[in-house]
Amino acid sequence: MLNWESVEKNKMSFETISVVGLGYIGLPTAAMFASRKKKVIGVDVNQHAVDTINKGQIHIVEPDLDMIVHAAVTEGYLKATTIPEPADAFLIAVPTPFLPIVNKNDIPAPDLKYIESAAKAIAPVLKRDDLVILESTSPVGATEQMAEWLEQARPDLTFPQTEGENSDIRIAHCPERVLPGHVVRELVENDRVIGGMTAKCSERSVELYKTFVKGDCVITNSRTAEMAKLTENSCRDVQIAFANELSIICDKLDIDVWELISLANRHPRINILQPGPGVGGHCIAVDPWFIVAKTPEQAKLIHTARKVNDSKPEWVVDKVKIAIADFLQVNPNKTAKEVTIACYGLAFKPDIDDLRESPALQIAQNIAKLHSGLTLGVEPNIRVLPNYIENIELLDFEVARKEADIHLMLVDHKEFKNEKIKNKYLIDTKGIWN
Ligand code: SAJ
Repeated sequence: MLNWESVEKNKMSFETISVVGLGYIGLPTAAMFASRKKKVIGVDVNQHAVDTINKGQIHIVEPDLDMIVHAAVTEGYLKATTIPEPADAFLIAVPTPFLPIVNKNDIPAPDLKYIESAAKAIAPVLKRDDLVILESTSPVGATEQMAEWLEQARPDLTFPQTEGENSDIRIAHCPERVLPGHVVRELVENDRVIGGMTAKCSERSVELYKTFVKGDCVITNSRTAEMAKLTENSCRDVQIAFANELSIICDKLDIDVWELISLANRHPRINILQPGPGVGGHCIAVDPWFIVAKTPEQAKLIHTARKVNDSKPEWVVDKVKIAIADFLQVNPNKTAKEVTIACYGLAFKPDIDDLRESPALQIAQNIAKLHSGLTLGVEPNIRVLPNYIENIELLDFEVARKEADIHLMLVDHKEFKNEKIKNKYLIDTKGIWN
C-alpha cells in the first residue's frame, strides 16, 4: 500500500511534463496534463503531427480530443516539438511493433527500436530528480532495458538499476489501458498499474498521474506491470479465439453459433465473447506475441489463440469462394466476372474509422485480388478509401444491397444493425442479419 505521508514529504511538483510520441495514447495523455494547467511539451519525430498540434488541431481520430487539444494549445499549456526539451517528467508513448517475420512459422519478436531512440533523444536533457515513465505496451524487461540505454547515455547521472532508492533518476512502467473511441473518459476513470523500478519511482509516478487520474493507482514492480498489460490483452485474445473456434465448429455442425452463445451465456458463470472475421487493431492482435516470443515453450494456449484468430480471415475468404462457386452453378448463364460481392464494414471494429490491422479490410482485399468481378465496400465511417486499397469500390449501403449478388457482413457498425439483408448468398460473420 502507498504511504501517502511519505508521498507528501517527498513531494516536488511537476512543473513541466514531456510526452514523447504524440499518437493515439501520447497526445490524449499530453492534453490531459495540459487541461490540468501543467506545462506540457509534446515530442514527436513526425513534423506534420507537430505542426498540426501547434495549430491547435489533431492528426488522429478520437472523440472530444480535438476540443481539449485546441484549448490546451491556445491557452499556452501544450506545445509540440521534434526535439526534446528539459522537463520534470518524461512519458514515453511510442509504438512497439514486431520485427519483420522471415519465416511463416516464426514467432514475431517485439521491436524496441522506438523506445531506444526515445530514450536516446531525452537522455541529453535529463537532470537530477527527473521521472521517466514507459507507457508503451512492452515485453517483460523492456523498462529495465530502457533504463540501461539511459544510463549508457548519461554516465554522470545515477539510475535505479544500480543506485536503487538513492538514484538521481526515477523510472517506472505504467501501461496505458484505454479503449480507442473512449480514450478521453477512460484516461481519467480507469485504474492505473504503476510499476516503479523502486518504491520511490512508484510514489513519484502516482503523484504525477494523480494530476488527472480519478481511478486507483495500484503499485507493483516494472516487470509485473509489463506482464499485467500483456495479460489483459492476451486474456481477451484467448476468449475471442474460443468464440471464433466455436463459430467454425458450429458451421460444421449446422448450429447457429449466436443462438448457442446466448444460451450458454445464460449460465451465471459463463460469459463467452462474440466471434467475428478475426481480431484486429494494434493491441490485442500484437501483445500476446510478446509473451509467446519470451516464453515459447510455456505460452502454448496464448500461441494457439493467436493462430486461431489470425486464421479466421482465411476461413471467411474460403466461405466466399464456396458462395461464388455455388452462385455460378445455380446461375450457369453468368461468369465469375459478372458476380458482384459486397463487403459490409472495413474498419477493425464497430463504430470507428480505423482501418489499421483490420481483418475485415484484409478479407475484402483478398476477395478483390482473387475475384474477377466487382468487389464493393460499404464503410459508413469513411468517405474516401486510402490510395493503397485497390480494386474495392466504396458505395452506399442501399446501392450495394441492390447491386451485389453475394453479401458479406464483416463489421457490426450501428448503421448496419438497423438494416436487414435476406439473401441466399449472405455470409454473416457477426450474426446480425442471419
Ligand atoms: N473482437 C471480437 N469479439 C469480441 C470483442 C472484440 O472479435 O467479442 C475483436 C474486435 O472486432 C477487434 C479486436 O477484437 O477486431 C479488438 O477489439 P477490442 O475492442 O477488444 O480491443 P481494442 O484493440 O480496441 O483495445 C484493447 C483493449 N483491451 C482490453 O479490452 C483488454 C483496451 O483496453 C486496451 O487499452 C487496448 O487494447 C490497448 O491499447 O492495448
